[in-house]
Amino acid sequence: LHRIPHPPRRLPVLGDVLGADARTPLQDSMRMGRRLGPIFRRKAFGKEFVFVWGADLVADLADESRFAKHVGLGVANLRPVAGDGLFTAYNHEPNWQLAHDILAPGFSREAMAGYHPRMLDVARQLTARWDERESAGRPVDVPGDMTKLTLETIARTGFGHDFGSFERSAPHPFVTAMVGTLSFAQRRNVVPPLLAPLVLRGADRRNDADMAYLNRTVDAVVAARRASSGPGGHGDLLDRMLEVAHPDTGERLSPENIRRQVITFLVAGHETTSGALSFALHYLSRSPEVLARARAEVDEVWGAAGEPAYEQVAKLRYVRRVLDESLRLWPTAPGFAREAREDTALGGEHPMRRSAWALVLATMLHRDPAAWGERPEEFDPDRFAPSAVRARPAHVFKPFGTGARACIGRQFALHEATLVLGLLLRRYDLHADPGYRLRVAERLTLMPDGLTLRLTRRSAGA
Ligand code: MNH
Repeated sequence: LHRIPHPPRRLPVLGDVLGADARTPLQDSMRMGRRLGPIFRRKAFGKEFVFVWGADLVADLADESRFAKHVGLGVANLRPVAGDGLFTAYNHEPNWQLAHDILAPGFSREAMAGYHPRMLDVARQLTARWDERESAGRPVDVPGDMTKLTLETIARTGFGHDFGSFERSAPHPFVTAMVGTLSFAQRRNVVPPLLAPLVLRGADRRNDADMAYLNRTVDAVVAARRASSGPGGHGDLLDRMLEVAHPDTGERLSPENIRRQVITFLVAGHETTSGALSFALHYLSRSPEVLARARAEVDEVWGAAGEPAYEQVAKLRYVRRVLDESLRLWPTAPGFAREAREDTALGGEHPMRRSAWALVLATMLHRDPAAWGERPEEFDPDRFAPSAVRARPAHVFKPFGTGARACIGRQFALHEATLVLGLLLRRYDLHADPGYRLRVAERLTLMPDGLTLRLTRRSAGA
Protein backbone atom coordinates (compact mmCIF):
# COMPACT_ATOMS: atom_id res chain seq x y z
CA LEU A 1 0.00 0.00 0.00
CA HIS A 2 2.79 2.42 0.85
CA ARG A 3 3.82 2.49 -2.79
CA ILE A 4 0.47 3.90 -3.89
CA PRO A 5 0.62 7.70 -4.02
CA HIS A 6 -1.66 9.92 -1.96
CA PRO A 7 -2.01 13.69 -1.51
CA PRO A 8 0.90 15.24 0.43
CA ARG A 9 -0.77 16.91 3.39
CA ARG A 10 -2.90 14.62 5.52
CA LEU A 11 -4.85 15.54 8.62
CA PRO A 12 -5.29 13.20 11.59
CA VAL A 13 -9.07 12.84 11.49
CA LEU A 14 -10.18 14.42 8.25
CA GLY A 15 -7.52 12.75 6.11
CA ASP A 16 -7.50 14.11 2.56
CA VAL A 17 -10.83 15.90 2.64
CA LEU A 18 -9.28 19.36 2.89
CA GLY A 19 -10.25 21.44 -0.09
CA ALA A 20 -12.78 18.80 -1.08
CA ASP A 21 -16.33 19.77 -1.91
CA ALA A 22 -18.96 17.49 -0.38
CA ARG A 23 -21.23 18.06 -3.36
CA THR A 24 -18.73 16.85 -5.96
CA PRO A 25 -16.75 13.92 -4.51
CA LEU A 26 -16.28 12.37 -7.93
CA GLN A 27 -14.92 15.47 -9.64
CA ASP A 28 -12.61 15.93 -6.64
CA SER A 29 -11.32 12.41 -7.13
CA MET A 30 -10.79 13.12 -10.82
CA ARG A 31 -8.64 16.13 -9.96
CA MET A 32 -6.67 14.02 -7.51
CA GLY A 33 -6.28 11.27 -10.08
CA ARG A 34 -4.87 13.68 -12.65
CA ARG A 35 -2.24 14.70 -10.11
CA LEU A 36 -1.43 11.36 -8.56
CA GLY A 37 -1.66 8.96 -11.47
CA PRO A 38 -3.40 5.73 -12.48
CA ILE A 39 -3.70 4.34 -8.95
CA PHE A 40 -3.94 6.45 -5.81
CA ARG A 41 -5.17 6.49 -2.24
CA ARG A 42 -7.59 8.89 -0.70
CA LYS A 43 -8.16 8.94 3.00
CA ALA A 44 -11.30 10.18 4.66
CA PHE A 45 -12.28 9.90 8.30
CA GLY A 46 -9.89 7.14 9.20
CA LYS A 47 -10.76 5.00 6.19
CA GLU A 48 -8.54 4.68 3.18
CA PHE A 49 -9.88 4.15 -0.33
CA VAL A 50 -7.90 3.00 -3.33
CA PHE A 51 -8.86 4.49 -6.69
CA VAL A 52 -7.81 2.97 -9.99
CA TRP A 53 -8.15 4.36 -13.50
CA GLY A 54 -5.11 3.29 -15.53
CA ALA A 55 -6.22 1.20 -18.51
CA ASP A 56 -3.97 -1.79 -17.80
CA LEU A 57 -4.85 -1.85 -14.09
CA VAL A 58 -8.58 -1.69 -14.84
CA ALA A 59 -8.18 -4.49 -17.39
CA ASP A 60 -6.65 -6.54 -14.59
CA LEU A 61 -9.55 -5.71 -12.23
CA ALA A 62 -11.91 -6.90 -14.97
CA ASP A 63 -10.44 -10.43 -14.67
CA GLU A 64 -13.48 -12.26 -13.28
CA SER A 65 -11.43 -15.21 -12.10
CA ARG A 66 -9.60 -13.01 -9.56
CA PHE A 67 -11.98 -10.10 -8.93
CA ALA A 68 -15.72 -9.56 -8.46
CA LYS A 69 -18.14 -6.73 -7.82
CA HIS A 70 -17.74 -5.10 -4.43
CA VAL A 71 -20.84 -3.66 -2.79
CA GLY A 72 -19.29 -0.63 -1.13
CA LEU A 73 -19.51 3.12 -0.63
CA GLY A 74 -22.51 4.62 -2.44
CA VAL A 75 -23.88 1.22 -3.47
CA ALA A 76 -23.72 -0.10 0.10
CA ASN A 77 -25.45 3.06 1.35
CA LEU A 78 -28.39 2.17 -0.89
CA ARG A 79 -28.92 -1.16 0.89
CA PRO A 80 -31.60 0.30 3.19
CA VAL A 81 -33.63 1.24 0.08
CA ALA A 82 -32.81 -1.51 -2.38
CA GLY A 83 -31.81 -4.37 -0.02
CA ASP A 84 -30.93 -7.57 -1.86
CA GLY A 85 -32.35 -6.22 -5.12
CA LEU A 86 -30.26 -7.02 -8.18
CA PHE A 87 -28.03 -3.92 -8.03
CA THR A 88 -27.24 -3.90 -4.30
CA ALA A 89 -27.18 -7.67 -3.60
CA TYR A 90 -23.95 -9.15 -2.27
CA ASN A 91 -22.41 -11.73 -4.58
CA HIS A 92 -23.09 -14.48 -2.05
CA GLU A 93 -26.79 -13.67 -1.57
CA PRO A 94 -28.89 -16.39 -3.23
CA ASN A 95 -31.45 -13.81 -4.37
CA TRP A 96 -28.94 -12.36 -6.81
CA GLN A 97 -28.68 -15.46 -9.02
CA LEU A 98 -32.37 -16.21 -8.58
CA ALA A 99 -33.50 -12.74 -9.67
CA HIS A 100 -30.86 -12.55 -12.41
CA ASP A 101 -32.04 -15.81 -13.98
CA ILE A 102 -35.71 -14.89 -13.69
CA LEU A 103 -35.31 -11.35 -15.05
CA ALA A 104 -32.62 -11.71 -17.74
CA PRO A 105 -35.13 -12.91 -20.39
CA GLY A 106 -36.96 -9.63 -19.76
CA PHE A 107 -34.03 -7.98 -21.61
CA SER A 108 -33.84 -10.33 -24.60
CA ARG A 109 -34.31 -9.08 -28.17
CA GLU A 110 -37.88 -10.36 -28.19
CA ALA A 111 -38.67 -8.59 -24.95
CA MET A 112 -37.13 -5.36 -26.22
CA ALA A 113 -39.17 -5.52 -29.43
CA GLY A 114 -42.25 -5.82 -27.21
CA TYR A 115 -41.31 -2.67 -25.26
CA HIS A 116 -40.68 -0.63 -28.40
CA PRO A 117 -44.28 0.59 -29.02
CA ARG A 118 -44.58 1.79 -25.42
CA MET A 119 -41.20 3.51 -25.64
CA LEU A 120 -42.50 5.32 -28.72
CA ASP A 121 -45.67 6.41 -26.91
CA VAL A 122 -43.61 8.00 -24.16
CA ALA A 123 -41.26 9.65 -26.66
CA ARG A 124 -44.32 11.13 -28.37
CA GLN A 125 -45.43 12.66 -25.09
CA LEU A 126 -42.03 14.32 -24.94
CA THR A 127 -42.25 15.72 -28.48
CA ALA A 128 -45.79 16.97 -27.76
CA ARG A 129 -44.43 18.85 -24.76
CA TRP A 130 -41.43 20.17 -26.69
CA ASP A 131 -43.73 21.32 -29.53
CA GLU A 132 -45.60 23.46 -27.00
CA ARG A 133 -42.40 24.97 -25.66
CA GLU A 134 -41.21 25.59 -29.20
CA SER A 135 -44.37 27.43 -30.24
CA ALA A 136 -44.20 29.49 -27.06
CA GLY A 137 -40.57 30.33 -27.89
CA ARG A 138 -39.46 29.01 -24.50
CA PRO A 139 -36.39 26.87 -23.78
CA VAL A 140 -36.70 23.29 -22.53
CA ASP A 141 -35.27 21.98 -19.25
CA VAL A 142 -33.25 19.08 -20.64
CA PRO A 143 -32.43 17.01 -17.51
CA GLY A 144 -35.93 17.61 -16.11
CA ASP A 145 -37.66 16.44 -19.28
CA MET A 146 -35.27 13.54 -19.89
CA THR A 147 -36.01 12.36 -16.35
CA LYS A 148 -39.74 12.46 -17.05
CA LEU A 149 -39.18 10.49 -20.23
CA THR A 150 -36.98 7.78 -18.76
CA LEU A 151 -39.09 7.33 -15.62
CA GLU A 152 -42.26 6.92 -17.69
CA THR A 153 -40.45 4.55 -20.05
CA ILE A 154 -39.26 2.10 -17.39
CA ALA A 155 -42.50 2.41 -15.38
CA ARG A 156 -44.75 1.69 -18.36
CA THR A 157 -42.67 -0.91 -20.18
CA GLY A 158 -41.56 -2.71 -17.02
CA PHE A 159 -44.54 -2.35 -14.72
CA GLY A 160 -47.54 -1.12 -16.73
CA HIS A 161 -47.62 1.93 -14.47
CA ASP A 162 -48.17 5.53 -15.56
CA PHE A 163 -46.69 8.17 -13.26
CA GLY A 164 -48.26 10.95 -15.34
CA SER A 165 -44.93 12.82 -15.35
CA PHE A 166 -45.72 14.84 -18.46
CA GLU A 167 -48.99 16.08 -17.01
CA ARG A 168 -47.17 17.58 -14.03
CA SER A 169 -45.15 20.75 -13.85
CA ALA A 170 -43.06 19.59 -10.88
CA PRO A 171 -41.24 16.24 -10.82
CA HIS A 172 -43.31 13.30 -9.57
CA PRO A 173 -42.90 12.85 -5.79
CA PHE A 174 -41.37 9.45 -6.57
CA VAL A 175 -38.51 11.27 -8.32
CA THR A 176 -38.09 13.73 -5.47
CA ALA A 177 -37.95 10.89 -2.95
CA MET A 178 -35.51 8.94 -5.14
CA VAL A 179 -33.20 11.93 -5.61
CA GLY A 180 -33.42 12.42 -1.84
CA THR A 181 -32.25 8.87 -1.09
CA LEU A 182 -29.48 9.02 -3.74
CA SER A 183 -28.15 12.32 -2.44
CA PHE A 184 -28.36 11.04 1.13
CA ALA A 185 -26.42 7.89 0.18
CA GLN A 186 -23.73 10.09 -1.37
CA ARG A 187 -23.58 12.44 1.63
CA ARG A 188 -23.09 9.53 4.00
CA ASN A 189 -19.78 8.92 2.22
CA VAL A 190 -18.50 12.40 2.88
CA VAL A 191 -19.58 12.97 6.48
CA PRO A 192 -17.36 11.59 9.27
CA PRO A 193 -19.11 8.59 10.90
CA LEU A 194 -18.64 10.10 14.36
CA LEU A 195 -20.39 13.30 13.34
CA ALA A 196 -23.03 11.60 11.21
CA PRO A 197 -25.69 11.33 13.94
CA LEU A 198 -25.41 15.08 14.51
CA VAL A 199 -24.90 16.37 10.98
CA LEU A 200 -27.40 14.08 9.32
CA ARG A 201 -30.13 14.11 11.98
CA GLY A 202 -32.64 16.13 9.98
CA ALA A 203 -31.55 14.47 6.76
CA ASP A 204 -31.94 11.06 8.40
CA ARG A 205 -35.56 11.73 9.18
CA ARG A 206 -36.19 13.02 5.66
CA ASN A 207 -34.50 9.95 4.28
CA ASP A 208 -36.78 7.67 6.32
CA ALA A 209 -39.76 9.54 4.93
CA ASP A 210 -38.39 9.23 1.37
CA MET A 211 -37.86 5.50 1.78
CA ALA A 212 -41.36 5.05 3.19
CA TYR A 213 -42.73 6.93 0.19
CA LEU A 214 -40.81 4.73 -2.27
CA ASN A 215 -42.08 1.60 -0.52
CA ARG A 216 -45.69 2.80 -0.52
CA THR A 217 -45.54 3.71 -4.20
CA VAL A 218 -44.12 0.35 -5.16
CA ASP A 219 -46.57 -1.59 -2.99
CA ALA A 220 -49.40 0.25 -4.73
CA VAL A 221 -48.04 -0.64 -8.19
CA VAL A 222 -47.81 -4.32 -7.22
CA ALA A 223 -51.23 -4.30 -5.56
CA ALA A 224 -52.80 -2.71 -8.65
CA ARG A 225 -51.40 -5.48 -10.86
CA ARG A 226 -52.60 -8.21 -8.53
CA ALA A 227 -56.05 -6.62 -8.24
CA SER A 228 -56.79 -5.75 -11.87
CA SER A 229 -56.19 -8.34 -14.53
CA GLY A 230 -53.89 -10.23 -12.20
CA PRO A 231 -50.39 -11.08 -13.32
CA GLY A 232 -49.86 -12.78 -16.63
CA GLY A 233 -50.36 -11.54 -20.13
CA HIS A 234 -48.44 -8.28 -19.86
CA GLY A 235 -45.14 -9.96 -20.58
CA ASP A 236 -43.32 -7.27 -18.64
CA LEU A 237 -40.83 -7.27 -15.77
CA LEU A 238 -43.52 -7.17 -13.12
CA ASP A 239 -45.18 -10.28 -14.60
CA ARG A 240 -41.82 -12.04 -14.48
CA MET A 241 -41.31 -11.02 -10.86
CA LEU A 242 -44.77 -12.16 -9.79
CA GLU A 243 -45.23 -15.24 -11.98
CA VAL A 244 -42.03 -16.82 -13.17
CA ALA A 245 -40.32 -19.60 -11.28
CA HIS A 246 -36.62 -20.36 -11.69
CA PRO A 247 -36.24 -22.75 -14.65
CA ASP A 248 -34.08 -25.23 -12.68
CA THR A 249 -35.13 -24.92 -9.06
CA GLY A 250 -38.75 -23.76 -9.40
CA GLU A 251 -38.03 -21.13 -6.78
CA ARG A 252 -39.81 -17.76 -6.91
CA LEU A 253 -39.08 -14.24 -5.69
CA SER A 254 -40.57 -13.42 -2.28
CA PRO A 255 -42.96 -10.44 -1.92
CA GLU A 256 -40.30 -8.56 0.07
CA ASN A 257 -37.70 -9.19 -2.62
CA ILE A 258 -40.14 -8.13 -5.35
CA ARG A 259 -40.55 -4.81 -3.56
CA ARG A 260 -36.76 -4.38 -3.62
CA GLN A 261 -36.55 -5.30 -7.29
CA VAL A 262 -39.31 -2.89 -8.32
CA ILE A 263 -37.56 0.00 -6.53
CA THR A 264 -34.23 -1.09 -8.00
CA PHE A 265 -35.54 -1.14 -11.56
CA LEU A 266 -37.50 2.08 -11.26
CA VAL A 267 -34.40 3.88 -9.96
CA ALA A 268 -31.58 2.13 -11.89
CA GLY A 269 -33.80 2.04 -14.98
CA HIS A 270 -34.20 5.77 -15.39
CA GLU A 271 -31.70 7.97 -13.56
CA THR A 272 -28.60 7.01 -15.55
CA THR A 273 -30.35 6.92 -18.94
CA SER A 274 -31.73 10.38 -18.31
CA GLY A 275 -28.23 11.71 -17.65
CA ALA A 276 -26.84 9.96 -20.75
CA LEU A 277 -29.51 11.55 -22.97
CA SER A 278 -28.92 14.95 -21.39
CA PHE A 279 -25.14 14.88 -21.96
CA ALA A 280 -25.67 13.69 -25.55
CA LEU A 281 -28.06 16.58 -26.25
CA HIS A 282 -25.56 18.98 -24.72
CA TYR A 283 -22.76 17.79 -27.00
CA LEU A 284 -25.02 17.64 -30.07
CA SER A 285 -26.11 21.24 -29.51
CA ARG A 286 -22.44 22.29 -29.34
CA SER A 287 -21.13 20.25 -32.27
CA PRO A 288 -22.84 21.33 -35.50
CA GLU A 289 -20.92 18.87 -37.67
CA VAL A 290 -21.72 15.94 -35.46
CA LEU A 291 -25.35 16.98 -35.34
CA ALA A 292 -25.54 17.30 -39.12
CA ARG A 293 -24.10 13.81 -39.63
CA ALA A 294 -26.38 12.27 -37.03
CA ARG A 295 -29.42 13.93 -38.55
CA ALA A 296 -28.50 12.93 -42.08
CA GLU A 297 -28.34 9.35 -40.87
CA VAL A 298 -31.79 9.58 -39.28
CA ASP A 299 -33.29 11.09 -42.43
CA GLU A 300 -31.71 8.39 -44.55
CA VAL A 301 -32.53 5.39 -42.37
CA TRP A 302 -35.95 6.45 -41.10
CA GLY A 303 -37.14 8.76 -43.83
CA ALA A 304 -38.63 12.18 -43.24
CA ALA A 305 -41.77 11.06 -41.41
CA GLY A 306 -43.53 8.05 -39.91
CA GLU A 307 -42.74 6.06 -36.79
CA PRO A 308 -39.50 4.05 -36.70
CA ALA A 309 -39.94 0.31 -36.34
CA TYR A 310 -38.02 -1.65 -33.71
CA GLU A 311 -35.38 -2.86 -36.21
CA GLN A 312 -34.74 0.64 -37.48
CA VAL A 313 -33.39 1.91 -34.18
CA ALA A 314 -30.19 -0.14 -34.03
CA LYS A 315 -29.50 0.93 -37.62
CA LEU A 316 -28.68 4.43 -36.38
CA ARG A 317 -25.01 3.56 -36.04
CA TYR A 318 -23.71 7.11 -35.87
CA VAL A 319 -26.33 8.26 -33.35
CA ARG A 320 -25.24 5.32 -31.24
CA ARG A 321 -21.63 6.55 -31.45
CA VAL A 322 -22.76 9.95 -30.22
CA LEU A 323 -24.24 8.22 -27.19
CA ASP A 324 -21.13 6.12 -26.62
CA GLU A 325 -18.93 9.18 -26.83
CA SER A 326 -21.14 11.04 -24.34
CA LEU A 327 -20.95 8.05 -21.99
CA ARG A 328 -17.19 8.02 -22.43
CA LEU A 329 -16.77 11.58 -21.20
CA TRP A 330 -19.54 11.38 -18.59
CA PRO A 331 -20.38 7.79 -17.72
CA THR A 332 -23.48 8.60 -15.70
CA ALA A 333 -22.72 5.77 -13.26
CA PRO A 334 -19.20 7.13 -12.87
CA GLY A 335 -17.51 4.27 -11.08
CA PHE A 336 -17.80 0.76 -9.75
CA ALA A 337 -15.95 -1.22 -7.11
CA ARG A 338 -14.05 -4.51 -7.47
CA GLU A 339 -12.85 -6.84 -4.74
CA ALA A 340 -10.23 -9.56 -4.77
CA ARG A 341 -11.63 -13.09 -4.63
CA GLU A 342 -8.34 -14.41 -3.24
CA ASP A 343 -5.01 -12.92 -2.19
CA THR A 344 -3.52 -11.52 -5.38
CA ALA A 345 -1.39 -8.71 -6.84
CA LEU A 346 -3.09 -6.03 -8.89
CA GLY A 347 -1.17 -5.45 -12.10
CA GLY A 348 1.43 -7.88 -10.73
CA GLU A 349 2.71 -5.27 -8.28
CA HIS A 350 0.09 -4.12 -5.78
CA PRO A 351 -0.64 -6.87 -3.29
CA MET A 352 -4.32 -7.25 -2.37
CA ARG A 353 -5.68 -9.51 0.31
CA ARG A 354 -8.80 -11.51 -0.28
CA SER A 355 -11.85 -9.14 -0.13
CA ALA A 356 -9.69 -6.00 -0.32
CA TRP A 357 -11.27 -3.67 -2.86
CA ALA A 358 -10.65 -0.72 -5.14
CA LEU A 359 -12.86 1.81 -6.86
CA VAL A 360 -12.64 2.10 -10.65
CA LEU A 361 -12.98 5.73 -11.78
CA ALA A 362 -14.66 5.25 -15.15
CA THR A 363 -14.55 8.98 -15.95
CA MET A 364 -10.75 8.84 -15.72
CA LEU A 365 -10.34 5.44 -17.38
CA HIS A 366 -12.24 6.97 -20.30
CA ARG A 367 -9.67 9.77 -20.44
CA ASP A 368 -6.52 7.66 -20.14
CA PRO A 369 -4.29 8.85 -23.01
CA ALA A 370 -2.83 5.33 -23.23
CA ALA A 371 -6.19 4.17 -24.57
CA TRP A 372 -7.80 7.32 -25.96
CA GLY A 373 -4.92 9.36 -27.34
CA GLU A 374 -3.51 12.74 -26.48
CA ARG A 375 -6.77 14.73 -26.59
CA PRO A 376 -9.16 12.71 -24.47
CA GLU A 377 -11.27 15.75 -23.55
CA GLU A 378 -12.36 16.24 -27.15
CA PHE A 379 -15.85 15.06 -28.08
CA ASP A 380 -15.45 12.86 -31.15
CA PRO A 381 -17.97 10.09 -31.92
CA ASP A 382 -15.60 8.61 -34.53
CA ARG A 383 -13.67 7.09 -31.64
CA PHE A 384 -16.44 4.49 -31.78
CA ALA A 385 -16.16 3.73 -35.49
CA PRO A 386 -15.64 -0.05 -35.79
CA SER A 387 -12.02 0.24 -36.95
CA ALA A 388 -11.14 2.56 -34.05
CA VAL A 389 -12.80 0.21 -31.56
CA ARG A 390 -10.88 -2.76 -32.96
CA ALA A 391 -7.61 -0.84 -32.60
CA ARG A 392 -8.13 -0.33 -28.84
CA PRO A 393 -7.47 -2.88 -26.15
CA ALA A 394 -10.43 -4.47 -24.34
CA HIS A 395 -11.78 -3.07 -21.05
CA VAL A 396 -11.08 0.63 -21.73
CA PHE A 397 -14.76 1.58 -22.07
CA LYS A 398 -16.84 0.60 -19.05
CA PRO A 399 -19.94 2.78 -18.68
CA PHE A 400 -22.01 -0.32 -17.87
CA GLY A 401 -19.61 -1.95 -15.42
CA THR A 402 -18.02 -5.33 -16.03
CA GLY A 403 -18.45 -9.08 -15.66
CA ALA A 404 -21.34 -11.01 -14.18
CA ARG A 405 -22.64 -7.96 -12.33
CA ALA A 406 -22.53 -5.60 -15.31
CA CYS A 407 -25.68 -3.66 -16.21
CA ILE A 408 -28.62 -5.88 -17.12
CA GLY A 409 -30.43 -2.90 -18.68
CA ARG A 410 -27.75 -1.91 -21.19
CA GLN A 411 -29.68 -2.82 -24.35
CA PHE A 412 -32.82 -1.30 -22.89
CA ALA A 413 -31.07 1.99 -22.20
CA LEU A 414 -29.33 2.11 -25.58
CA HIS A 415 -32.50 1.31 -27.50
CA GLU A 416 -34.50 3.91 -25.60
CA ALA A 417 -31.84 6.62 -25.88
CA THR A 418 -31.12 6.01 -29.60
CA LEU A 419 -34.82 6.05 -30.40
CA VAL A 420 -35.35 9.33 -28.56
CA LEU A 421 -32.28 11.04 -30.02
CA GLY A 422 -33.37 9.98 -33.50
CA LEU A 423 -36.85 11.42 -33.02
CA LEU A 424 -35.53 14.69 -31.57
CA LEU A 425 -32.88 15.19 -34.27
CA ARG A 426 -35.43 14.60 -37.01
CA ARG A 427 -37.92 17.04 -35.52
CA TYR A 428 -35.94 19.97 -34.08
CA ASP A 429 -32.99 22.23 -34.53
CA LEU A 430 -31.22 22.57 -31.18
CA HIS A 431 -29.89 25.94 -30.04
CA ALA A 432 -27.51 26.00 -27.10
CA ASP A 433 -27.59 28.85 -24.62
CA PRO A 434 -24.32 30.64 -25.48
CA GLY A 435 -23.77 31.51 -21.81
CA TYR A 436 -23.97 27.91 -20.61
CA ARG A 437 -20.81 26.18 -19.40
CA LEU A 438 -21.14 22.50 -18.60
CA ARG A 439 -21.53 21.93 -14.85
CA VAL A 440 -21.83 18.37 -13.69
CA ALA A 441 -24.10 17.69 -10.72
CA GLU A 442 -23.44 14.58 -8.63
CA ARG A 443 -25.90 12.47 -6.68
CA LEU A 444 -24.07 9.16 -7.06
CA THR A 445 -25.02 9.52 -10.73
CA LEU A 446 -24.03 12.42 -12.99
CA MET A 447 -26.25 15.01 -14.67
CA PRO A 448 -25.54 18.24 -16.58
CA ASP A 449 -26.73 20.90 -14.16
CA GLY A 450 -29.06 23.64 -15.41
CA LEU A 451 -28.90 22.62 -19.07
CA THR A 452 -31.56 24.25 -21.24
CA LEU A 453 -31.95 24.31 -25.02
CA ARG A 454 -34.01 26.38 -27.41
CA LEU A 455 -35.76 24.56 -30.22
CA THR A 456 -37.05 25.32 -33.65
CA ARG A 457 -39.23 22.88 -35.49
CA ARG A 458 -37.59 21.50 -38.61
CA SER A 459 -40.44 20.02 -40.56
CA ALA A 460 -44.10 19.37 -40.03
CA GLY A 461 -43.98 15.58 -40.45
CA ALA A 462 -41.25 13.90 -38.39
MN1 MNH B 1 -27.60 -0.18 -15.12
C1 MNH B 1 -25.87 -2.30 -13.05
C2 MNH B 1 -24.75 1.68 -15.55
C3 MNH B 1 -29.22 1.73 -17.44
C4 MNH B 1 -30.53 -1.77 -14.36
N1 MNH B 1 -25.68 -0.29 -14.41
C5 MNH B 1 -25.16 -1.27 -13.59
C6 MNH B 1 -23.75 -1.04 -13.39
C7 MNH B 1 -23.44 0.10 -14.09
C8 MNH B 1 -24.65 0.57 -14.73
C9 MNH B 1 -22.08 0.78 -14.17
C10 MNH B 1 -22.78 -1.88 -12.56
C11 MNH B 1 -22.60 -1.27 -11.18
C12 MNH B 1 -21.59 -1.98 -10.30
O1 MNH B 1 -20.74 -2.73 -10.78
O2 MNH B 1 -21.67 -1.77 -9.08
N2 MNH B 1 -27.09 1.44 -16.23
C13 MNH B 1 -25.88 2.05 -16.27
C14 MNH B 1 -25.92 3.16 -17.23
C15 MNH B 1 -27.19 3.15 -17.77
C16 MNH B 1 -27.92 2.07 -17.14
C17 MNH B 1 -24.77 4.09 -17.52
C18 MNH B 1 -27.80 4.03 -18.82
C19 MNH B 1 -27.16 4.76 -19.67
N3 MNH B 1 -29.54 -0.03 -15.77
C20 MNH B 1 -29.99 0.75 -16.80
C21 MNH B 1 -31.35 0.44 -17.09
C22 MNH B 1 -31.74 -0.56 -16.21
C23 MNH B 1 -30.58 -0.84 -15.38
C24 MNH B 1 -32.19 1.08 -18.19
C25 MNH B 1 -33.04 -1.29 -16.09
C26 MNH B 1 -34.02 -1.27 -16.97
N4 MNH B 1 -28.10 -1.73 -13.89
C27 MNH B 1 -29.38 -2.20 -13.71
C28 MNH B 1 -29.36 -3.30 -12.76
C29 MNH B 1 -28.01 -3.48 -12.38
C30 MNH B 1 -27.25 -2.47 -13.13
C31 MNH B 1 -30.58 -4.08 -12.29
C32 MNH B 1 -27.43 -4.51 -11.44
C33 MNH B 1 -27.09 -5.77 -12.23
C34 MNH B 1 -26.54 -6.88 -11.36
O3 MNH B 1 -25.77 -6.61 -10.44
O4 MNH B 1 -26.87 -8.02 -11.65
